[in-house]
Amino acid sequence: MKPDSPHILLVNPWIHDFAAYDFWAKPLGLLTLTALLRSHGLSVSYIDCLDRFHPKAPAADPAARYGRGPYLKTRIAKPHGLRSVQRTFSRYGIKPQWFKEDLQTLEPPDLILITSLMTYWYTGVQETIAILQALFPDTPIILGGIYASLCDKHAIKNAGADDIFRGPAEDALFDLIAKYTHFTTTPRFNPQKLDTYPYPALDLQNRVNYVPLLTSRGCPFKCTYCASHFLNPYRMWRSPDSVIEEIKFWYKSYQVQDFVLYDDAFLVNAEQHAIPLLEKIILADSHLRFHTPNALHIRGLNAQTARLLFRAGFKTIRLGLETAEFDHRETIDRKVTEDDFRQTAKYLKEAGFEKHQVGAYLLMGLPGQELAAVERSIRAVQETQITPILAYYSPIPHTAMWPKAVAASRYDLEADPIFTNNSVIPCQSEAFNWETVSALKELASGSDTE
Ligand code: B12
Repeated sequence: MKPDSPHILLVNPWIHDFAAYDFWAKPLGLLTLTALLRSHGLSVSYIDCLDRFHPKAPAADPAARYGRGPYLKTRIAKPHGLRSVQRTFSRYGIKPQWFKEDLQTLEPPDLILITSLMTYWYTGVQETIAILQALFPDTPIILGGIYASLCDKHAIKNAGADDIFRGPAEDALFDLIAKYTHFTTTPRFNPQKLDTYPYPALDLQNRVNYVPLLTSRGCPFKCTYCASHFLNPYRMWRSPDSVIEEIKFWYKSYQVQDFVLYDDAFLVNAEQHAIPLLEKIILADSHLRFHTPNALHIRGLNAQTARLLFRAGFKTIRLGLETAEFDHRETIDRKVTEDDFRQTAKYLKEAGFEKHQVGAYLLMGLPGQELAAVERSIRAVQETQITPILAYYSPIPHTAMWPKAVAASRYDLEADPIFTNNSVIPCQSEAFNWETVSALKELASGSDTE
């Protein structure tokens, strides 16, 4: 008979792409589920196929700043349908041999939970699952995460998992465990109260090089290109005190210096959330570094919030500008006017931020968008004390823009999520070539960003 505490293996799969870099990417959802299972007495093992600090990996690049850095990569064949793309395609992450060896050292798991991120990375998920299945043919494998939620039908047919889970899993986690292992427990946390969650199981990594923080979930906006409202339909907040305690924990236990906000709407309702939290960070006088790669809302920035962010130790600020064609933005969102943007640049500069620390994301490759418009946006941002950063648009199912994207694309987006890869700028209407894309990228990155 099995012991009453089953063994659960949690896996972060490989990335397959034309390009990938660890810009502070951690599978925060999977690590939260791992921590919940562990805190309820289950035995857990965690394997990260993207581990940059695997014992067999070459030493990490010392030049990489603030915990970011390159993944190990191995060239692989391009997926069917993207063979004509004139770029190399790679598996990013540890060598398959290391993965197999690590799996072989484990006590056979009773259940495997695997996560997924970008929709177009699903071939990396398939490859990971195929290896897991070959080694543990009798163990059920459940796939969750962003690809599984956004492309559930595709995942059911193609991922190779025994079951697919959609959406946030905290509520259903222990029912799922009971279904597959007959382990039952009374949850000792409240899925609706983020403060009752244990900290993500980052300590199971080979190194805790930075810590992702989700101080709130959900987003009140419904920007036409974004799936946040579909993936996280409810707004939830952590209390500032609980966030501060977590920061202190990672600093004291693992000397972590870099903290990365994953919130979709950190500065929304700032009076109740961001402002008290930033004030507490300042009071703690920690000299830690904070980063916002997932972009802050420009309208949430004013003289006060800009000053608090600076004093709290924010080093890398990203803003969700998306386009500086202010007259046409109603097709995207209604967040920002030209005046808002110029004011924000001024507030950030007055607070002490330098141009290289602040980047404004500009979406490129939106359906119907002309390249000339992208160029105008880059130049408009360059006139301010902010650095433009090009973000290639990835069409996402369940967003308002999806039907337009499907109509505009030179690929059959509905047929295969592989075509939603932002690297191939699938919805660009004008003649596509890498030279034009590189030229725009060059123009945007004229001045370096942190
Ligand atoms: C934080 C974030 C990032 C981080 C990195 C995150 C990471 N892990 O790598 C940063 C800022 C670097 C980033 C970058 C990008 N991102 Co991003 N990002 C997000 C964001 C806001 C949150 C993800 C997250 O951590 N959520 C919090 C955790 C708790 O949730 P979770 O991981 O989903 O896990 C829960 C469930 O999914 C489930 N679950 C997860 N795994 C499993 C497994 C099992 C077995 C089960 C049962 C359940 C389960 O339970 C978990 C707990 O509830 C999402 C939007 C969103 N709100 O989801 C976009 C999102 C994923 N990003 C997106 C995009 C487009 C990008 C970019 C391409 C942007 C660009 N154009 O430049 C880049 C490129 C990324 C790259 N690495 O190359 C898109 C996805 C597009 C797509 N086609 O798939 C999203 C959906 C946003 C959007 N526009 O709609 N991103």
